[in-house]
Amino acid sequence: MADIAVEKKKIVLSGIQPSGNQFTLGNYIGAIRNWANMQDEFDCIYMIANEHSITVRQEPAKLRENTYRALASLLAAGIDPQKSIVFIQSHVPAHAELAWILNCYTMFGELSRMTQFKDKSSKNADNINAGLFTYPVLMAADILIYQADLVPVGADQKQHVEIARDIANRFNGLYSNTFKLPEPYIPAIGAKIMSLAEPEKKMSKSDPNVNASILVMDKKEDILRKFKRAVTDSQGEVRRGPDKPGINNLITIYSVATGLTPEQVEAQFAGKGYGDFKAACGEAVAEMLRPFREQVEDLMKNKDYLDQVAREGAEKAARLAARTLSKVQKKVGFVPKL
Ligand code: ATP
Ligand code: LTN
Repeated sequence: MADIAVEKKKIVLSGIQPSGNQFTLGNYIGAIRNWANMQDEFDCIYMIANEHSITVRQEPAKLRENTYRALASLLAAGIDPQKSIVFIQSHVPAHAELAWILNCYTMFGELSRMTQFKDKSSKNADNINAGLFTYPVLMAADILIYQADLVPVGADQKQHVEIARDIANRFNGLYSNTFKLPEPYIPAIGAKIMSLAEPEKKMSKSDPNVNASILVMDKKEDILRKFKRAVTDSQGEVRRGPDKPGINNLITIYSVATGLTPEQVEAQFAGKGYGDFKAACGEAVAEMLRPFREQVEDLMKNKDYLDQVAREGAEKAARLAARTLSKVQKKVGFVPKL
């Protein structure tokens, strides 16, 4: 007999902060481009994590504008609000409510071990606020409230997905099965795009050095200039190697932008110098980002449309979130409001 059971798609959830006025090539390659590619195979939920952004001081008007730009960027990267749920974190208050509860099931010691906390608190020594410390708990709530199976993120966020699993496991152990245990989903290539200026460091939105990061809205001439200045080594051979972080990074970027494998990139540039290779990287990245940039510019002229996408996304997300939250409230012993 034919098997008529419809297989349920796995649930994917991810988020990106609207801090910094635009995304980097690292965010694009390591995160949002993959999110778009997952939409047919999975039930996807994507969120602008504006509540996470205020763990570092933000200028209110800029945060508002950056939130719209982040939303426009997800759409321009190919995320389709008819296929996936796209919303702004603060529009679904259930995340913050669940985060409070989960705070009470998360240990001070485990949060103290988070590398991002150590890193961000050393960079913001005058503002080591409690939100920065409990940031992974809100992120756990974002994930667990949708019973997500997979969380597509760059390599730097793996530790945060692991703590979400630990918190879920602890809660499930105390109160019976409540949360699905999520898995990080890290791209095979491009999970950690490095800074062009200091290729031992991750490319990051908050890097003050303008030559370190390609920004997704950069003009072609800026992209070409930044690649031209990219730090490499003195070996002069376009080939990957353990002591060649700059070239390794450029090979990864060029592979992603052209669809070639790293081996094919090495073959293409055999016998050629770094100058030619850097120019080709600049051209390929500018070409990859051009349609994206044009679409973000168009969408930013239509805030009413962005508001509508956000509103509809939040309504769908809130319905799903409410189910898990009420289950959790019941399990911990909160009196239901009748
Ligand atoms: P910040 O510099 O403010 O910490 P960020 O550039 O690291 O910001 P996030 O908002 O923390 O950006 O990250 C959004 C997503 O992009 C995450 O999934 C993260 O793993 C991914 N990501 C960030 N930087 C890179 C990078 N250099 N390479 C690959 N993925 C990245
Ligand atoms: N912490 C993430 C952004 C983020 C996120 C999430 C990612 C907030 N909530 C839930 C995945 C799942 C970051 O800084 N990249």
